[in-house]
Amino acid sequence: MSRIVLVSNRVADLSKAAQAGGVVIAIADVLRARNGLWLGWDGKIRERSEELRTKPDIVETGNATIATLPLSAREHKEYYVGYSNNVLWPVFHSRLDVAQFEAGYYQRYLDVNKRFAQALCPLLRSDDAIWVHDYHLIPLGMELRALGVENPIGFFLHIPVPPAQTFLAIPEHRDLARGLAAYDLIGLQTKVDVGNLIDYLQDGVFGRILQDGRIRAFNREMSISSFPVGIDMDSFINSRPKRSRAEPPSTVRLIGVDRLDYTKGLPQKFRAFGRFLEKYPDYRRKVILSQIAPPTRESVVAYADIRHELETLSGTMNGKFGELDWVPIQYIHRSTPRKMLVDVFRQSRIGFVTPLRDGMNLVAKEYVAAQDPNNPGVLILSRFAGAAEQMKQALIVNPYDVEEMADAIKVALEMGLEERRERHGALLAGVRTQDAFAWCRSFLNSLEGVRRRGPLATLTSPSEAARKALQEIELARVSPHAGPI
Ligand code: GDG
Repeated sequence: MSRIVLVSNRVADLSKAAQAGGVVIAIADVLRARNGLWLGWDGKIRERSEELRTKPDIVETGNATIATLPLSAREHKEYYVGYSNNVLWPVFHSRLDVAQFEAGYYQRYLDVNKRFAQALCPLLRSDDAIWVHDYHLIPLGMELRALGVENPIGFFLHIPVPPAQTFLAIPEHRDLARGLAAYDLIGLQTKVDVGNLIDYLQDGVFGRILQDGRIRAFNREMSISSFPVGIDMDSFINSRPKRSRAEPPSTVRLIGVDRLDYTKGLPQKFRAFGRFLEKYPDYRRKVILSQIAPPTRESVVAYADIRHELETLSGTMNGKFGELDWVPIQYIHRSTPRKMLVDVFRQSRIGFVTPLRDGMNLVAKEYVAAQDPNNPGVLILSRFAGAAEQMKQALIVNPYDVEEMADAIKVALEMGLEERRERHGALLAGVRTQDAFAWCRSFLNSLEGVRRRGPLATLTSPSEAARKALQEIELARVSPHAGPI
């Protein structure tokens, strides 16, 4: 089996993978099992230009090697904050209104990708499989190819792909597409994302679907497929303190856990809860919404705006509906220790997960994993979270429709035990089987398949491959997460 080489913007501390949660555990596992190498930014910002080096710091941990590089202050401002988080993050989440297209950002983005490629190149072996992660590093494959690297290179995008017309708004969209075409395999979270990317490549840069289902653009062929990210259920459940004896809360709780990000639909969620209290006054004093929203990317202006909006909204709601002995919205703008999340989820009658757009959303999966199967809570889930493509037994809502969300809260609160168990059983089976390890395995198997130069493993004949890819995309389009309410 070949060695795995991972590249991402940041690297995680492998000894603390269990606390980090999410996909890091699966990645740590595969790195250890395959004597892997992981390269990324060390999180430090250096002022002096001598720090713009291409020789990384190397640390061996167990069977894996971690290689890190610092960023200069200018790179941090223009590559990380500027292009990655002020252009790609908003546009890929279909928020052109908050994108800031500044001259110079793209060049710095490219420079950092080039420097990462130069740092990685001397560390590579001829049989390595290279796996690049996320929107910060789209051009990395192209930069590696320019240095003569011929190994199979895969790319996984953790965030959504916008519709073609939105993608086209990025001034450098052609350069990004050229960067994508350097990969052998592009992994996306959902079939809808696959459809959007193929549409864009056809409309925007004259890409062609080949008979074997691959896409040809810029004289290269790439496979594009969905690999939905999952969680590691056991490590999440076991993060709960052994002696935890969480009592059921005296008030029925709705729980939200989201980084404070404008994509997560938090103002709409607060408004929906307010509308619920207005429309169904019998529930006042009986229900609370607890929203944990740790700070993130505070140097980006749009994040300060959303924080201000939420503080105002929660204050307004609590002022309007609150009583001396009951405050309807608990808004916590701090990170909560991971070990507390299992009990918080388990004690909450509703998991309220309503992003306006989300690549996947692991909180939806963690909420399901944490429930008591004998008396589970109900997941209310946005149709625009990637997770909705798999989690069809949740109550699927439109996060822009405050009225529908208010009604969904009532449906969830009044749902009988039998229906809750049925929905939860089906959701849990999916969370368990389509977990972080399955995600990692299936991406790497497909990447290995590329090495053998065959079409994607599950497909039998070239024409069938193309037909199947298109059919799946069409299906995902016409029945977008048909929700039960
Ligand atoms: C990106 C994509 C995709 C949150 N608050 C606290 C806390 N968390 C943990 C959650 C969960 C993780 O952070 C968040 O993961 P999500 O998937 O929900 O969202 P993003 O951070 O936006 O992640 C997303 C993901 O990448 C993976 O591909 O699903 O769509 O946007 O694990 O539990 N953990 C602790 N305290 C908190 O306050 N300990």
